[in-house]
Amino acid sequence: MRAAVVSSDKQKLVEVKDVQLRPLEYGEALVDIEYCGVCHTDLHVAKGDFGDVPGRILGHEGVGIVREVADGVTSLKVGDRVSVAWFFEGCGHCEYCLTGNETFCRDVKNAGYSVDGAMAEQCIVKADYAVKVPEGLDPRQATSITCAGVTTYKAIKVADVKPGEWIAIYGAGGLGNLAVQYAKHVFNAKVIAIDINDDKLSLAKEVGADLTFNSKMKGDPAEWIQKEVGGAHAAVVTAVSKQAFNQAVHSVRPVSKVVAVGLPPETMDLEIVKTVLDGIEVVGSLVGTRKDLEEAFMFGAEGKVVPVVHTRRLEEVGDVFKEMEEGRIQGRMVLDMSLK
Ligand code: 8ID
Ligand code: ZN
Repeated sequence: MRAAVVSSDKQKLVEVKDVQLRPLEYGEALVDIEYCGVCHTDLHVAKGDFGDVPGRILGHEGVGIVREVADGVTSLKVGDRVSVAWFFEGCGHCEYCLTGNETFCRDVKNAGYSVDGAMAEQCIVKADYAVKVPEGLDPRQATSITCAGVTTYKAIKVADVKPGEWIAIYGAGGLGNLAVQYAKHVFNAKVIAIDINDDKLSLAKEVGADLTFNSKMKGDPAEWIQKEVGGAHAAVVTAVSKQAFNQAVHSVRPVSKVVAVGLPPETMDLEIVKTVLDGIEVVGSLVGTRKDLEEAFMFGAEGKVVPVVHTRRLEEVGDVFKEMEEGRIQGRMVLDMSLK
């Protein structure tokens, strides 16, 4: 089958190759992948930002149809439409798995990083961990919810923003435009989107942002947010830049949360006096649990959140990475396995 794998050549990043999958084991299912979104995390993985994984099949925004189930599978049947997410499998019995924090399991498996992912014609999943895609949700749009959607939905839960309060969303890319939609249409918050690119901000406005700010053109967003609304009640940072993390801390009002989601391989400067005197909490948030994904899908199926997607061929994954790096993508690029 065709699959996009991490290249051992650092210049190339990714290559599409013919790969053979192993036979199914107990509790697993084989999925014919229909579509897989391209997340910025795939680019980090291909670059080796989290360690080198040459030969790994990328992809954790996968959606497809179950073709075959092995012994021991009771949660899925042939023909079901399922997702392949970054949270691929937990151990199921550690303190994190048992307390609703399964994405932090120390023995976690991540699709497209520590196990083969969904940028391929087929993918093997652990049946109990593959969340079903609900009827009525377009499978192309479902790919975006599988990572970008559930991650931002969960991050806003963690941010603890209340209806009518202001939330600042840093970065209006693949994750950010969905963060705007969940914040506005599910959590009923008022939304400020901050980016360095006007096209991304126009999309943010279209999908529900109340205010937008271009921090490349207009300077410090924190100062502006403090003046405009008296500081945000929470911030979610999806930007791939430490500058945005630093600005986020200064854009919130006292006793609020800054939720770190973006993964630039850098260190942020956390000003101690500001953090202490204003009682700011800076907290990381990592994708979402299976239950979070089920909820995030439901809001997609209800039409409250509508991912903006464009389909491409699997062979174009390298071009998509370039476009992503250059900030030229609106919403998400989704690889369509049926396009040859
Ligand atoms: O579970 C998680 N925490 C999780 C899940 C999924 C993705 C984390 N991520 C991480 C990715 O690995 C990546 O580091 O979130 C980050 C954003 O992923 P994405 O939304 O898929 O990337 P994108 O589509 O390229 O969007 C990035 C946006 O950031 C803006 C860009 O213009 C773009 O719109 N941006 C940048 I780069 N610098 C900025 C800055 N200084 C900025 N926006 C505001 N200020
Ligand atoms: Zn992702």
